[in-house]
Amino acid sequence: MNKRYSLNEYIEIINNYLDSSIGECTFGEDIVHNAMKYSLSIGGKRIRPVLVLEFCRICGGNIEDALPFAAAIEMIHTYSLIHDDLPCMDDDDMRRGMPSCHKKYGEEYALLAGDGLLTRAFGIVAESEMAKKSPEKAVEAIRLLSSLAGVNGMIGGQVVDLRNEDKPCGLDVLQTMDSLKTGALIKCSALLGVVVAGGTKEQKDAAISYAENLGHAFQIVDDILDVIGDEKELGKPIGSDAESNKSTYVSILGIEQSQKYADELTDKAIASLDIFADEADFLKKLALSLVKRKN
Ligand code: GRG
Repeated sequence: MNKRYSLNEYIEIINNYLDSSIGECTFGEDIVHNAMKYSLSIGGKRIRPVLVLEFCRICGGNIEDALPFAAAIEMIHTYSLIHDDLPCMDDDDMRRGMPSCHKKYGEEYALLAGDGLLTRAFGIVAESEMAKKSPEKAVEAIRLLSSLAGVNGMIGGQVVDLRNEDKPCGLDVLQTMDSLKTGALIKCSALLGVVVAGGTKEQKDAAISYAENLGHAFQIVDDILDVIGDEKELGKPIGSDAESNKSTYVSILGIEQSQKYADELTDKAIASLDIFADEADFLKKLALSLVKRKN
């Protein structure tokens, strides 16, 4: 099996790759390039690109081949955060412990930086070595990115969120919203790794089950942290869900039941990976660390 990597090694590889992925401005006005680089470089846990690389590795692929796809998903994630922070959305001043993109560069350039990251994500995939040697894999990756980040994926989740602002909703609506808003990109990440590696149907099904359960647990923990998290560790203010009267797992189930639910989903995610035997150790530990995370 392929060489194993630690979380810190993966993060370093991803950060180095992202640093060189935006390219330079060719027409003399580099404010949007700078805003894109700023938002990509101010931190973030890099969960999604790590999932791409590790699923590729455990399905027998080469992580070098998966890097452009890992960068693409992190760019799409970062664009969603920039747009989500805008005054017309959540109007958040802080992101990843730093001023949000529009606070630093202004609303119009933050909007364009998000658009730039979304567009560049597809460019990176098109320019990848994989697009030359196995174009069908690159096309499948583009299909996944487009559908899972699109109006029936992550953007759809934001629509459900906006439509339910300032009014209570039930667990069913919350689950639909979260499976789209948070879960879709997490599922996309795992699937991109499987696609690049040319994984089997059994590996793909395991990746989907892991990612769906992990994504669900991840959002529940996000809701818990918005109530009991530490603002310094989170890099943003807490209490925003309650302030906007948003229904969350915590408002519906309470902290204790929410934590229990997240733990159960994490156990399910871990059990999905049994077919990979001890090659899945990293992903199992990652799931456990995410349910206990502080940011
Ligand atoms: C397209 C405008 C637009 C929005 C899409 C994804 C999204 C909807 C909004 C982002 C805000 C949000 C709270 C999304 C839920 C998913 C989530 C928990 C995001 C934070 O992800 P982390 O914790 O962030 O991986 P870092 O900063 O570590 O990368």
